[in-house]
Amino acid sequence: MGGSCVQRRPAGRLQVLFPFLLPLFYPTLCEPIRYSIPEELAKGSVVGNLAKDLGLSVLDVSARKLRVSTEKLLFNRNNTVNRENGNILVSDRIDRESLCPQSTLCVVPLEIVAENPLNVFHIMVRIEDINDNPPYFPQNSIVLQINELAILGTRFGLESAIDADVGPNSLQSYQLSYNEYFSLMVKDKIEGKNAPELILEKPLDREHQSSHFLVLTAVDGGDPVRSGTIQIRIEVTDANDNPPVFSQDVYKVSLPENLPLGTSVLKVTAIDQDEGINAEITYSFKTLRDIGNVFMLDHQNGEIKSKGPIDFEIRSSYTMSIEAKDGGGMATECKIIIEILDENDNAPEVIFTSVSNSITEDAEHGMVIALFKTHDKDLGENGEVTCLIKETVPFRIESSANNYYKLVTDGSLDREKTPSYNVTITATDRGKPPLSSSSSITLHIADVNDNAPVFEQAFYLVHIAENNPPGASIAQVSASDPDLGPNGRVSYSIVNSDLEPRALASYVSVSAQSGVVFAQRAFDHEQLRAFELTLQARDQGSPALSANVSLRVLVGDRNDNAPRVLYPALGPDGSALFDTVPRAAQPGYLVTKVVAVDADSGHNAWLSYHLLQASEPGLFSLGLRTGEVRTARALGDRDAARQRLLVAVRDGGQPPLSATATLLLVFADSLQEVLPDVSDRPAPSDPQAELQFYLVVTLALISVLFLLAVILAVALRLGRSSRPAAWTCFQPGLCYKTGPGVSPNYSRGTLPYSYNMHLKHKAQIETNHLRNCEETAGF
Ligand SMILES: *[C@@H]1O[C@H](CO)[C@@H](O)[C@H](O)[C@H]1NC(C)=O
Ligand SMILES: *[C@@H]1O[C@H](CO)[C@@H](O)[C@H](O)[C@H]1NC(C)=O
Ligand SMILES: CC(=O)N[C@H]1CO[C@H](CO)[C@@H](O)[C@@H]1O
Repeated sequence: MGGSCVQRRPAGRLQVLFPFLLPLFYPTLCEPIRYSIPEELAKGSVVGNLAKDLGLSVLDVSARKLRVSTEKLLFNRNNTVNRENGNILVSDRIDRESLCPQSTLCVVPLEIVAENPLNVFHIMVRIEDINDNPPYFPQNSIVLQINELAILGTRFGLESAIDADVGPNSLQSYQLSYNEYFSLMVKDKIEGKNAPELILEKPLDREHQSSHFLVLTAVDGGDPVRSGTIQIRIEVTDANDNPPVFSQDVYKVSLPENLPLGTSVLKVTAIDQDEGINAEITYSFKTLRDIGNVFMLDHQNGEIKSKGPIDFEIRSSYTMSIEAKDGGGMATECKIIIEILDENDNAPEVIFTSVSNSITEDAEHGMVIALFKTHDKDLGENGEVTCLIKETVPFRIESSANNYYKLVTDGSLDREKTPSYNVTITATDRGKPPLSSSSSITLHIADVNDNAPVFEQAFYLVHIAENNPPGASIAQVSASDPDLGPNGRVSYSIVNSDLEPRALASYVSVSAQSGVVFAQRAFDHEQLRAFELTLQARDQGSPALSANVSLRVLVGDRNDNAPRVLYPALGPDGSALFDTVPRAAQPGYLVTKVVAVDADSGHNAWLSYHLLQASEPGLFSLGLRTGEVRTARALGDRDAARQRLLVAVRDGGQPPLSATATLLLVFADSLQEVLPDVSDRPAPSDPQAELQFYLVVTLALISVLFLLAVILAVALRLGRSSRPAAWTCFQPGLCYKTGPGVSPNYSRGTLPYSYNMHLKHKAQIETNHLRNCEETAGF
């Protein structure tokens, strides 16, 4: 190897020249022979013709046994040099990248050994790069996380691609797939590499697009161009850049009042486009005043529920704000309007504003008694009220304006029938179902003196016995008056009577308070048989009302009068007169008649005659009722001419009263015959004769007087014919018994005693006496 003088010269321009110059200058130049081949030549490819380059002939080649001394795989000793033509052949795969991984110039030195003479030739085989390696990225894909709030222009470095080739075949440029957010920038070489970078060109919005896919392509400069790609996924990380958003700005809902507690009213929803905690929303009332005790809010899900009583009458709508806040603190408000719908939950009320305090029973129709109003808190039909009175009372309701009503009379009032009324006014609204309520007032009817006193009996009749004690109460009248107070307080008085007005007070009086009628004196049946009073009951109203009633008092008889014998009368000297009886009188001959009267009436005046003593018992008989003395048998010879009878007259009273009479009877055929007898008597005849004379004169006088009296009576009677019958009893003289008095039947009476005597005048008695004497004695 000592003879070799290979000098290094720059390759390139000489490269092409070498094969032609080499044989010429070979011995002197001593320059290595340079060949240049691309890598990856197929085995057996000719690198160069050594024989030609060395100036050797074909014969020399085989003679000099050219061979490669270095044991390189690429050019191994056996195959590298073709012994016949001196071609250097590729004996193995040539990979530039593995031969000279780092350098761009790749030269493989070969030493060719030639024998005969032994010589060494230096050959430099330059391996040219071919674009057999694409650029590639160490990873197929990468993920980049970029916050959405990253500012524009921010750079994000990427890993460089690698290309094993060199020169133009090496990595030349990057290309980024199209997108509007990022652009690509390649930084100048750092450590021999181009560093690609992403530059943010447009603001990111995770909510709009949460990730981006980019493809970065690395391209080399070979021909054909080769490239490698990497997929870049950009994940946009969230920033709390979105406030929560309600589904509605204003929520409006209508609720019926009186919702049960806990009823769901409304649910608000807000959405936050952020994610994670930035999207975690809590709800809260913005204003709690007036709302906190009516509604409650679920902070998590936004549901509003009723919490307290919801009363339309208290509040008809609620307006509130609700805030939704995300975890990052961004908040939004919405407005909520809750309208409360009225339900018929309030009964109407009846309120009396004024009530008349005096309602008189004579109130006229339509008089206003009370004013009242109705009130219903509900609205609309629920608050429309009608009023009515359920009872049947003489009142009705008149509507006045504005829920005001008048209660007026509608019928006649009568305190005596109904002193007070409970008027219940029922107010009903028109809700569905309707509600109602009632209110009552008690109306007291004031009294008016509209009732006159009324006597318990239409007519009072009392019987009292005569001879009553003065001051005795004889009757009581009573009148009632249903009016009240003074209007019903009754006092009694006597307003009229058939007694003589001046004497009235001495007869009777009435107690004003009690109505008891008192006798003021003892009554005498024989004088006053009956009388009638008009009593008045008068109340103390103004004006006063009164009523009259008549009270008839019948004075009953008592046996207080003994019979009086009228005949035979005693003579003026007290001697008895006599009656004559014809001697030849047959049995049954009416001798005389005992005449007696009794001032009493009825049984008390019913007389009976009894023979007490007789000189000759059995000679005369006495009629028990008639008083007639008759002969019972004919006069016998032995009978005395003068007979004396003692007769008792008894009335029918209990106990009976009686009187006696002595009858002197003389049997004679003429008066002359009698007279001697009479003269026997101690009484002188003269007085007797005088008496006879006086009797005749008196009789004539009395008869005239009597006639005059009768004429007068008839005249008076005719004049007063309209007067009540009872009045007749009070006139002097005879009168017919009237009224309901007892009237015994005197069919067999001694005297046809249908007459009553009023023994007021002595003369009258005398007259009767004489008249009866006439009748009985036959004068
Ligand atoms: C009115 O009502 C009162 C009390 O409720 C009762 O005592 C009275 O008897 C009633 N009056 C009438 C007339 O119904
Ligand atoms: C009652 O009687 C008196 C006297 O006779 C009379 O003035 C008055 O009018 C009568 N009253 C009645 C209510 O009849
Ligand atoms: C590598 C190779 O094949 N070498 C052979 C070359 O030729 C000699 C003799 O002909 C062989 O002995 C080697 O093995």
